[in-house]
Amino acid sequence: GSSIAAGTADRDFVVVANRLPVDRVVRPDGEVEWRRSPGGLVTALEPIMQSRDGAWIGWSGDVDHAPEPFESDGMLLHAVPLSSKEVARYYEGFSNATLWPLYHDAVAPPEFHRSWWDTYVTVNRRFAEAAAAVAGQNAVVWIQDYQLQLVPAMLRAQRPDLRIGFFLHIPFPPTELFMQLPWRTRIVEGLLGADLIGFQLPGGAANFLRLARQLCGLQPHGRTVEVTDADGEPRVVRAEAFPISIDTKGMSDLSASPEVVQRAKELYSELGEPKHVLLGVDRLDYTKGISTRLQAYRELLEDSSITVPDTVLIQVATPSRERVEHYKALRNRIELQVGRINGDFGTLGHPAVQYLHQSYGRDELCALYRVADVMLVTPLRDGMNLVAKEYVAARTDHGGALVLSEFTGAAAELRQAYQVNPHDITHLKETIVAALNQDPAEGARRMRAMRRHVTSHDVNHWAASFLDSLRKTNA
Ligand code: ADQ
Repeated sequence: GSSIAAGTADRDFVVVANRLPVDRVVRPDGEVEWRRSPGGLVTALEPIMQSRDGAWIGWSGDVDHAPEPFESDGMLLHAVPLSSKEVARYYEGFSNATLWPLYHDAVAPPEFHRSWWDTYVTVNRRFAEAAAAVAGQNAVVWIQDYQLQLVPAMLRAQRPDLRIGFFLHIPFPPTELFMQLPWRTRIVEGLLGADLIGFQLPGGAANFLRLARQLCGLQPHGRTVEVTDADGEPRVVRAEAFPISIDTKGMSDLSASPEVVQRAKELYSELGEPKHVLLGVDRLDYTKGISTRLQAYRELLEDSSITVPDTVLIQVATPSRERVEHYKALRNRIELQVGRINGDFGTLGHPAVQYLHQSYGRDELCALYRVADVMLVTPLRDGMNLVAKEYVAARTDHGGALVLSEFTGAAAELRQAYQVNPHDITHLKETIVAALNQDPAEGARRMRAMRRHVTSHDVNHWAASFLDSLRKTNA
């Protein structure tokens, strides 16, 4: 994109997210280039951005340095600068070591530090100010995710004319857990600045409305609650579920392309044509249940329910949040577990687990999905889990089986998956065996039903439903 300075408040559709949808790339000649980061959210919002004079506000991922606002693919990109101390306290600290574990059932203990909270407030204010500067009169502003929960109220205080939406990509926890947070009321008040608050599941919306009653003394009616703004005017806040999805057609088309079909064949032959291929694809995160999955796989090898080289597990673990202490420890634990399984059960040239701590391109990921007889999605808690939906979209051949944790948002929609409680290792093992030995006709029936669902409920459907509901709230 070309670079145009802009700071005027004239955009009618503004997205506010922790990250900009581009990555900074330094070309060999030293020139800086911004490359679109692949992601469902950008794909879904791009047409709206282009048709409505859109802007995206977010951090560039660079410390201490933010480019001037510039135009890219029909939208204005407006970078919010963060210092290294702010990255440590607002992002790695409060977002990823306080809120992330707390909102995921405290599967890791959340840490509470007042200095992290103070920086969270400072940074949220900076995002709110940027949005206030960019949004035109009566514009729609859509704020994304747990890093920015104070932005709705901060923005409303400055710009009561705006229509403000918020979407939480991760679970919203039960009140018993949320009540641990020292700044619980401030967070709920922050979110109440929005007209519409979207959650992945109805349960998240219900948890939020219960807290609005408990902490703010408000009286919810159905999915809405009435608040009184600073100007004394009443306003309705709606809390509702909008399960996010993927670009299903894009994924299906890519998966059915001759290149990907060919690549899948190559991969299968490179693996030595095993009878069974199992696959896990996750960010290396303690919520994803990678360790329990490996334990179940290990026990299946110990029982001789499966054997090497007939069976192989491919575990792709995307590097993630590597400066946060808990993630370093997790990586060590997982890699120790993988090493032990391979040491105990591998044979020369045939590891039991093929472990890849790497990021993959869409086409390679798609080829892997096509090769996997059984896809293992076993998080201990997950807002949605897009990998499960991608696997279904990629199986244009109606082959394969999806083992899916009941603690993912996706489980509410993908009813025909082999659903499991990942904490129950005995049942997880039985379910993996059932999926490996499924009758092909039965498997195809399940896959067809799931494909119908992700085809009619894709990411465009998600964005359109949210924006539709936002338009109608306080209309
Ligand atoms: P995540 O926790 O990141 O998202 P997920 O929904 O599974 O989890 O999305 C991961 C994405 O990264 C998928 O599109 C996947 O294909 C991609 N990916 C994973 N490993 C990869 C690799 N090695 N190489 C390349 N791509 C890889 C958060 C919430 C989820 C919620 C989403 C969207 O935690 O619950 O579904 O946001 O709202």
